[in-house]
Amino acid sequence: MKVRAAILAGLLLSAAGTAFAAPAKGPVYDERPVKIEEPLALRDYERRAVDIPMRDGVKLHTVILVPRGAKGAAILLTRTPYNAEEMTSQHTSPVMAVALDGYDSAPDVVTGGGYIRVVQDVRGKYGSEGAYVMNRPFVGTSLNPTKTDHATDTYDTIDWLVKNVPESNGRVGIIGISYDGFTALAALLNPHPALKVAVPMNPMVDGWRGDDWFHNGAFRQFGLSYIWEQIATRDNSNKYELAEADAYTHYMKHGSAGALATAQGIDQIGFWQKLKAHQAWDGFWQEQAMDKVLAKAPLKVPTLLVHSLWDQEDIYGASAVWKALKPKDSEGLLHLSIGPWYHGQAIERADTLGALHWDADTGKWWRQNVLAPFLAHYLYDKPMDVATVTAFQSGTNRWQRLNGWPAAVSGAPAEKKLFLLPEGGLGFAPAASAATADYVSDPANPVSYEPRPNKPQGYDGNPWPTWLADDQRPVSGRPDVLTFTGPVLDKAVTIAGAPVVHLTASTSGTDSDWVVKLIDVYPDAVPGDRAMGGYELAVGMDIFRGRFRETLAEARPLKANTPLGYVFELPQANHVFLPGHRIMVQVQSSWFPLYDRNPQTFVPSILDAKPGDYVKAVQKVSVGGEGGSYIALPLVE
Ligand code: PG9
Repeated sequence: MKVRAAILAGLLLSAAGTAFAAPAKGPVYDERPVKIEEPLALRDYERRAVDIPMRDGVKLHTVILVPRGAKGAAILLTRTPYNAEEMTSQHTSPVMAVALDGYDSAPDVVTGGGYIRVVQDVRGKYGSEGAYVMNRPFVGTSLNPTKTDHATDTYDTIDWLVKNVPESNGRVGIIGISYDGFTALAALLNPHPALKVAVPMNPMVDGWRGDDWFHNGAFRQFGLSYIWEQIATRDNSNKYELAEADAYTHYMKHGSAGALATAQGIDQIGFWQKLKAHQAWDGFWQEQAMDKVLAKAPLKVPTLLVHSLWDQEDIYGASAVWKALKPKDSEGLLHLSIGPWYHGQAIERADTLGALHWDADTGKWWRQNVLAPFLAHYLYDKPMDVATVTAFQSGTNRWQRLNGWPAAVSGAPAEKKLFLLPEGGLGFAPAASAATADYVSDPANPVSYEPRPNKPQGYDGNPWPTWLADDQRPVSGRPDVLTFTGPVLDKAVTIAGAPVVHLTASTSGTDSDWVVKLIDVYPDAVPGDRAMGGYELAVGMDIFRGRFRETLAEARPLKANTPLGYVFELPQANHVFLPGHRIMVQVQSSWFPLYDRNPQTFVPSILDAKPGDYVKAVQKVSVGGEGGSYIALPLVE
C-alpha cells in the first residue's frame, strides 16, 4: 500500500509539475504553516483574479477561469452586481464545471465549449471600485452626468481581456440573466470589435412597463428588499429581514409601501428616492428603457434574446427588445428563444415548472441545440442550424422553429376577440345587451397572489420562482374575483403572441387596479397526471393601474361610477388550449403583497397614501352590449 501511495503521489507531482515549498518556520508550538499553498495543480483550470482599470481609473474586480492547457479559446464574459468571486466558486471543487455550477454560467456549455470564463463585478459592487447606480443609465442621457456606463465599462474590459489573456482567440461573447442580461444588452451599444456574440437572458429592460419595479404603474413591493440589500452596502451585507412569518402581514402592517420603506430605513437610498419621484412612465424610465436605447442604432453584434414564458421577474424585457430591434435587423443578427421557464431556468434543470411536466429537460435541450451551437458559431466559426426563433409551445409541449415572432412559419397570428359574458360566461360571440359583472374590492382584504402564508421573495425552497404557474383555483371562489369560463373545447385554440386586454369597467372610487388573467382549465381527469385534474393554469396575466389609462406618462384620477376603457397587453404566450380544456378569464383589483394596494381614492403618490385614503370600491365590469369587455387573442389557425 505504502509503495503504491508513494508512486501515486510521485505521479501527481510530476503531472502537475510543481511540488510544495517546504513550510516556512512557524511559531514554536503551532502546526499551521505561516502561509498555506493550495493544491492548485490538481485543478482542471487556472483561476486569475484581476482588477481591470477603466478609462476613468476605476478598477473593476474580475475573475478569469482558464481551462488548463487552453489555446485559442474564446472568452465568455458576464458582468454582474451579484459577486464575481462567489459566482465562480459555487462549490469547492478542482473541476471548473462544478465551480461554475450556479447562477448565470451554464457550466455544461462553458466547459463543453472550452471557453475561458470571465465574471466581473460591476462598478460599486463587491470587489469593484467606483459608485453604484441601479441599472446605471447611459452617458449622454440626462440621467448620467459622468463619462462611464455599462457600455464603456464593457468596452474597456474586453479591450483589456483580449490583450492580457494569451490563451484567448481574441473573440468575446457576453452572456447573463436578468441584471446580467441588462449588462449584456448594454454591451451592444458602441460595441468593442472583439465582441462577437451576446446572449441576454430574461434581461431587465424597462423597470416601469413590465420588469422588476412596476408593472403598468403598479409597484412590486418585493423590490424594497432588493433595493435595500443591493445599495445599502457594497457587499449586500445589510439584509432585509421580515419579523413576520407571512409576507402578507408584513406588507399590510405599514399601509403604503412608502411608509414601510421609511420604517425599514430605505429612504436613505438614492435609487428609492428616484423611484418615488418617478411613479409614472416619464422621461426617467423612458430614457433608460433598453429597447428604446438600443433602437437608436443598428444592431452590430449577433444576439440571442432569451424569454421565459413564466418569468416572475422580467417577463417584459426580451420581447420588448425583439419588437424594437427586429424590424431594423437587415443582416439577420437577432435571434429569439422562448422557453417554458421561470426566471433564469434555461440554465437549470427544466423538465418541470411547479406542477407542470414537460416530459423532457427543456433547459438541457435548449442549451444543447440552441445556446451551444449559437455561441460556437460566432466564437469558433462552427456551422450552426439555429432558427431565427426557437419557441416552446405549451399545451402540445414541443419546440418550434419559426422565422419570426409572433408568427408561425406560415404567417402572423390574427386577432380573435374572446368576450366576457354575463353569468360568468366566455365566448367568441358578444352578448347583445349591456350587462355588468360586479364585485367589491376592499383594500383591507386584498387578493393574495399565492396561497398564504406568503414567503418573502427568494429561491431556496420557496415557491417564488414558479408562482406564475400556480393553480388559480384557490382564488376562483373569492367574491372579489370575477371568473368567466368558456365551454369545453371541441377543437384546439392556438395562440402565439401577446393577448391584449380590452376591459370596460367602472369603479365607485377615483383610482383602481385591474388584474386580468387568461387561464387554461384542464379537464377533471388528466390521464397519467392526476395532480393536473381541473388545474387552472394562467398562460398570461398582468396588472394595470387605472390612473394611467389616458397616458402612461401621467397619473390622472378616474371618473367615479363611469364605464371607462382599459387596454393593455398580457405577457407573450405560445400556447394551445387543447380539446377537452376550457378557457377562463379572471378579473380582480388587487394582487397582494406582490403589488402595493391601490387606495382606490386618487392621491398624487400611491407610495405615500395615508390609511384614510384606502376605501372599498364597487367595481362593475361591462360584459355585453357596445363596449363589452374582451381579450384580443393572437390566434393561429
Ligand atoms: N430581476 C432581478 C433584477 C434585475 C434588475 C434590477 C433589479 C432586479 C435579477 O434577477 O437580477
